[in-house]
Amino acid sequence: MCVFAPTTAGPLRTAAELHAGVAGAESNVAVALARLGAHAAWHGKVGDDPFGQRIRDVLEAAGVDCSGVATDPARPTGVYFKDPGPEGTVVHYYRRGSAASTMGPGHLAGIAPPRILHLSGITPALSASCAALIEELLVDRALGAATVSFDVNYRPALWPVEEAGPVLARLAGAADIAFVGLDEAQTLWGAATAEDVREHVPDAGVLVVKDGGNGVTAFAGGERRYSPAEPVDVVEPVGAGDAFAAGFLYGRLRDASLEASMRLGHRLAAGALQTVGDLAPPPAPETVRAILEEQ
Ligand code: KDG
Repeated sequence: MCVFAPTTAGPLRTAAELHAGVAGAESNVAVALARLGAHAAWHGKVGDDPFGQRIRDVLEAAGVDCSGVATDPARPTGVYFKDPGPEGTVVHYYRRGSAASTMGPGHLAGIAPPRILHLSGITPALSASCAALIEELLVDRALGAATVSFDVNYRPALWPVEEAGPVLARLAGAADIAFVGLDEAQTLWGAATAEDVREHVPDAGVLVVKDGGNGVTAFAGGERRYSPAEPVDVVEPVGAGDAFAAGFLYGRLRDASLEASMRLGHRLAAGALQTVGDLAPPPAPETVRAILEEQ
């Protein structure tokens, strides 16, 4: 999507100027991975309009392979607006009937199986065909990816908790790596602790439960590992979860331990938390190496 947000403090209703950017959970992960030096491709669907062109331009400039991006000449690219307020930022989506909402089974047909396929719980909320696509890729493993990663990413503006709760628990349970925030697990499943989340998602190969500034707990088989977050002054939280996922996945691509992968996730999340946009510059390669090699 393209995203628009007021350039100055205050609500959308009275804002005179908006900052335009590119956002989206999966494309954020792809950009962060590409900036770390991994080969990352994004397979979205955009309209034949300036927003779609902008998304391609921004992702390609970041080094993301967009050769698999589809264009729908008959439908618009999704956009959304951020409305900052005293209770936090409210999001207004304009994505119903968007090009992306027409993705469906077969959308990724013919691509070479990647080492990691990363999906999110936003996609099944977009349309019935998008839900069927996620089913095909995550549950039926149509692509033959070595590892399928899934970020729960519950977005209340897209679907009610009664509908999303069971669907997202089942999809997370089908993943090799599942990411979920403790706050969203509480909303979706009434989970109060990381252990409660594990009970709701017992089958995920690796379950990563993120608890904001308190840190992250990862469960893998019988193992349980906790990693404290880096203390930071938060400027804007949107995008931090995607940055964490990218750091964690990069660690796994480099065969790093759960702890080292979480440490790199925290480092990338810290960058995103200190940035107004969704994306922050990556840590230096020697920092990445040191984080992954630390015992
Ligand atoms: O994780 C950040 C995303 O929420 C944001 O970029 C927009 O993908 C988005 C969505 O659907 O909410």
